Amino acid sequence: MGHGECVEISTFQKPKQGNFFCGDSYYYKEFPDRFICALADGLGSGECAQESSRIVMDVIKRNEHDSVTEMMKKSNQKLLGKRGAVLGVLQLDFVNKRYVYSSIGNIGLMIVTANSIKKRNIPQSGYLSGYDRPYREMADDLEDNMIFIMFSDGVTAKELATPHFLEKEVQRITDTYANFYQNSLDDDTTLIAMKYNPKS
Ligand SMILES: [Mn+2]
Repeated sequence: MGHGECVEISTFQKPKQGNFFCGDSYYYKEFPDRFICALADGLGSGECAQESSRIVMDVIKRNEHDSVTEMMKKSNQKLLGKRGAVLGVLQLDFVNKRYVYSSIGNIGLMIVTANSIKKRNIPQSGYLSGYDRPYREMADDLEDNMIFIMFSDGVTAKELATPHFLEKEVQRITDTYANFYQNSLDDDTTLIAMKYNPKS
């Protein structure tokens, strides 16, 4: 589990049963004033899927001070001629106490507030493949102890409906998921649990 100044994070990742390469890639980093997390799922599975999702993570790292939409645009440009990928990018702004999220395709985001109210983003269909397309940002207030759970489509709607996702500690969320589901994965699966917990 990672401990930045403000965001606690725990991750679970496993390739599709029988595969060596995982087509999902993620990246996260905390700065003094904000936090970013990106998750990409390369179309299909195996090595080509991994290549695309790694290209995207490289773009995010090189452009880590960009807006969410700029990150999406630049990632898209780099995928021209490659296998496509779906992508979700989350940014937490500690100064203005706001979060921003954008995604293309099946990367999910679930937000659990301190009162256990669950919110899901509405996924935008499609995938990044180098062709220009519109992006939509979703933004709202960032509350103390808010939990953000990002996941690739290896996580099913049925699993999401279970109470494991209401755990208050990020490591409990990923551990519980791993205990129940890690031997029955039909797709590359990534689950990233993050908690905004400013220490001061
Ligand atoms: Mn997938």
